Amino acid sequence: MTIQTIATTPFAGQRPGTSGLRKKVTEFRQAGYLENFVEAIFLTLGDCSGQTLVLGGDGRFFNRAAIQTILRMAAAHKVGKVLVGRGGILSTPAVSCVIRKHGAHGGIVLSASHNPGGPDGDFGIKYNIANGGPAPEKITEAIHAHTTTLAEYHISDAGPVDLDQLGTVQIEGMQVEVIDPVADYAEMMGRLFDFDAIRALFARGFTMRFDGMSAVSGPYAKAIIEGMLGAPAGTVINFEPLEDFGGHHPDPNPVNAAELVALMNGPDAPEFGAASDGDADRNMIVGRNLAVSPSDSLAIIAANATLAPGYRAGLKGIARSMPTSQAADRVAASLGISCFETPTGWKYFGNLLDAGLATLCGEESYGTGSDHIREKDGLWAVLFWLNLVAATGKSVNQLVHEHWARFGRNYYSRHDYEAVDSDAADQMMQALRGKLEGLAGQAMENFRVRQADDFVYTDPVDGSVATRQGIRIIMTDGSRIVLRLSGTGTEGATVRLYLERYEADPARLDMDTQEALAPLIAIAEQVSGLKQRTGRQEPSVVT
Ligand code: VG1
Ligand code: CO
Repeated sequence: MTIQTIATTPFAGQRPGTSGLRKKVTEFRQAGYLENFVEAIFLTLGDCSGQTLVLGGDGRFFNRAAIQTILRMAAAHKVGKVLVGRGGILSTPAVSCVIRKHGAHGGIVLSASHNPGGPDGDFGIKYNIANGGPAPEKITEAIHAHTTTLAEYHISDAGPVDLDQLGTVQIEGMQVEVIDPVADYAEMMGRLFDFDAIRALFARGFTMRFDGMSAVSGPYAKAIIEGMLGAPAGTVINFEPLEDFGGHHPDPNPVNAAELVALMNGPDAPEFGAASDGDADRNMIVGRNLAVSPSDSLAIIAANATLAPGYRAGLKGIARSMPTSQAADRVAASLGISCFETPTGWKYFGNLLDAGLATLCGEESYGTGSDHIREKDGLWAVLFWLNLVAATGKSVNQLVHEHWARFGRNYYSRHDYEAVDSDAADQMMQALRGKLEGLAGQAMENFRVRQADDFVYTDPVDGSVATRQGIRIIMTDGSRIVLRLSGTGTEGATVRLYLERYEADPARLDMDTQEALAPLIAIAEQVSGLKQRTGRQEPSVVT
């Protein structure tokens, strides 16, 4: 074993909000950079002797090299055993599944999720705890603190492990078991959903296209959708994880998955379209001529959940992130269950799920999941929708329109202003905070402000408080404007503007979303001066 000295502070410049470290590959390749973070994890964990850890990533550039380094450092820290996915591959939901199934102490996920990959792209690393979910703040803060003070790291001198060979090898006293990355996850999906009904659907000629975007969902989707469910070969495209994602931007939304959306709007559209992101925890559901809004997807899954075998007993509660639309709240009210509103980021759902307060969770950013694991789960959501289609015989379009007819429609959009000047973004948020008190009661366009604040969350389970989680301007009719800064961007600052308006009139359920939201977009600009302060005429991405 070698003790190496280092002096790097990997978190420098990272905005708060990301679980773990997410930076440019060029930074990660600096001597001691990755090692600093990994050493900080082991210092935070303390004695790991005899413990099992899970390790894997989304296959992006630097994944394999990082895995070899982490294995040698784990051996030096006397970890008992590491379960690593073959080829270094494990999707984020699969890590969560494997940690729980094998009773592991925790796991290390290598991914920058939806951020671009390749030598000039991004890389990321985070620690997940024994419940399978992202480490809570007290652990991430301890890791962060160690990164700023540690001066050395411990690493074994052993050679590299063959990651492509299933089976167990030793590094010093530590076992390394290379596992099939798909098996445990696929078995779990088979228990949650009615695979017989979905198989029968495909046998009847049902057509689908799943776009893996050359990221990590591909092997899972291919094994399950084509392998276990019998969809014809070619249903899953771009299924091979590539180090640079083949130039795709695996952040599934109608902008980045434009090809899939064009196919679904064209004459040769299959009946069902879907895509996932870099680490397979996000999902996009597309019907013919209709990309389902993630907030609606959560609500529709919730309203129909008992059609899936794993959810037959009903839901304990629903949780959504604050910026996510209130469509799910209406479903929760009709089911007589609670709907929790948490800050952005999956880690806030962990306590609610562990305590049995919620069964389903969702975020507007194409993230949906349940208490089956402690991460959001892209393929799970796709399989849920397939289960709904198989059980009802209805199309995606019908399911969405019938939902709106029953509950009303929450028109919803997110406008992202990416890579804007950091100081300008901070100043805008600061100025807005100063104005909030004066906004309550004011009339603007056809709205009146009921409440304006910076969202504060108190965890109902452990009482921990998260402040400054996004500025909300809530109108008397429930319409909302939300503004927050991204924690996952790696260039400058990214401002996210979220807009929501409820419509119950059956004659007004098919408006253009941006038109329906135009008055709120105007108010947002008037109040924040977003365009003027950032020097941008238009958002970079509208979803
Ligand atoms: C974004 C999304 C958030 C999501 C996070 C991680 O964060 O808005 O909803 O939980 O990404 O998703 P931010 O701070 O940039 O808005 V992923 O797929 O990176 O695990
Ligand atoms: Co992701």
